[in-house]
Amino acid sequence: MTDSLGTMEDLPEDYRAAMQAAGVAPLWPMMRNVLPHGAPAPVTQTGHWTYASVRPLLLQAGELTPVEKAERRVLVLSDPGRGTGAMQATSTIYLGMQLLLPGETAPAHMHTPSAARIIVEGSGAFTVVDGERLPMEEGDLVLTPGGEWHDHGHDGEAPVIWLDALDLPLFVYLEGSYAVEGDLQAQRNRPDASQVEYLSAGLAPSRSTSRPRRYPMIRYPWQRTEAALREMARFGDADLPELDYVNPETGADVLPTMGFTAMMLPEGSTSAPPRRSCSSAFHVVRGRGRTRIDGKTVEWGEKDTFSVPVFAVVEHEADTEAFLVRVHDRPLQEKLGYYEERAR
Ligand code: GTQ
Repeated sequence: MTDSLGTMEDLPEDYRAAMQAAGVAPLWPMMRNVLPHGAPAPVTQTGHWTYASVRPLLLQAGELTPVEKAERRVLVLSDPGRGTGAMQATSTIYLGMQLLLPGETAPAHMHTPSAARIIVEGSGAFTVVDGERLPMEEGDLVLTPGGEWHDHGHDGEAPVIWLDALDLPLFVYLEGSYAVEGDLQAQRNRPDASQVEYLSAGLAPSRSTSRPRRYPMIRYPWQRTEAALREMARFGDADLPELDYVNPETGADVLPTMGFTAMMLPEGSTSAPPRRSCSSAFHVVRGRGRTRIDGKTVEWGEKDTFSVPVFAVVEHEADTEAFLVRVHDRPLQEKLGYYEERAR
C-alpha cells in the first residue's frame, strides 16, 4: 500500500494535452477517489425532513398545481450531500412526499424503477396495482414493483399524504429509467391479497392448486405489523423487535433492490445497531426520540423522515414508544455479494 501516488501536476504539460486529445486519463491521481482505503467515502449526508416543514409546502402545492399538471404531486427529499434538487436521498434511494386531494386521480403509468409507499396521513385513498385495488391507511406499506401498472385515486374527505421510496437513482445510473402512460385500470372486484390469500403469516394458497405471482402480496397493512411488533416486545427474545417485510411465497425481500424493516422502540429504550454497508432512511410512523448518526443528533417526531449514510455509527433513543420503518438497499448489496456489517 502506498500513500503517495503521483499527481496530475507531476506529469509534463505536453503529455497531459496528448492524453486529453486521445480521450484517456491516468488512473493513479484519481485512484483514492474511487478506491479509498478500508471503507467507502460516502457523498450522502444525513438528512432530516420534518413533517412540520414538508406538510404545509405539500398542501400549498395542492393549491398551486393541479394534479393534471403534475402527474404525481410530489416534493422530493434531497440528500444534503448532493444539494437541494438532488433527485435522491441516498445513493440508491429516492424519497418523495406525495399529496392526493379528495376526488383526484393520479393517472395510470408503469416504469422500470420499483416503488413502495408508506402512508403518512389520511384515509380513503387507494392505489390500483395490476388491477388490484389497494386501500391506503396510515402506516401501510404498498408496493409498486417495476413494470407494474399503477394509478392512484381518492374517495375520502381529507388530503392523503404518503412517502414514496423508489430505486430511481439506480435506474437513472443504469440509463434504464423510463415510464409508459396508459388508461386507468379496471379494478378487480375483490379485496387485496393481504386480506384473502395471505391473511395469516405462515399460510399460503395451496401450491397444488395455485401458481403464485412474482409479487403475490402488494399491501402490508400497518395494523398487523404493529400487532406483531408488540407481541415480539412482550414475548420475543430480541432486544429490539424488528420485522423485515418479505414476499410470503419466497421469504425474499419484497422488492429486488429495496428492503423495508419495521422496528419498535419501547419508551425509554436505546438501540445501537451495527454499522451497515447499506444506506437507509427512517420514517417515523409514531413516537418521539432522537438518533445520533456519526455524532450528529436528529431529534425526530411523528411522521418525520431522516436518512443514514453507509457505515454510519447509529444510536437510537426513544422518549415515547416509537415505531419506525427503515428503507434500505441491503437487498441490492446482497445480490452484488457485498453487504457487510461491522462492529461499532
Ligand atoms: O406515484 O408513481 O414519487 O412515478 C415518483 C415517481 C411517485 C408514482 C414518485 C412516480 C411516483
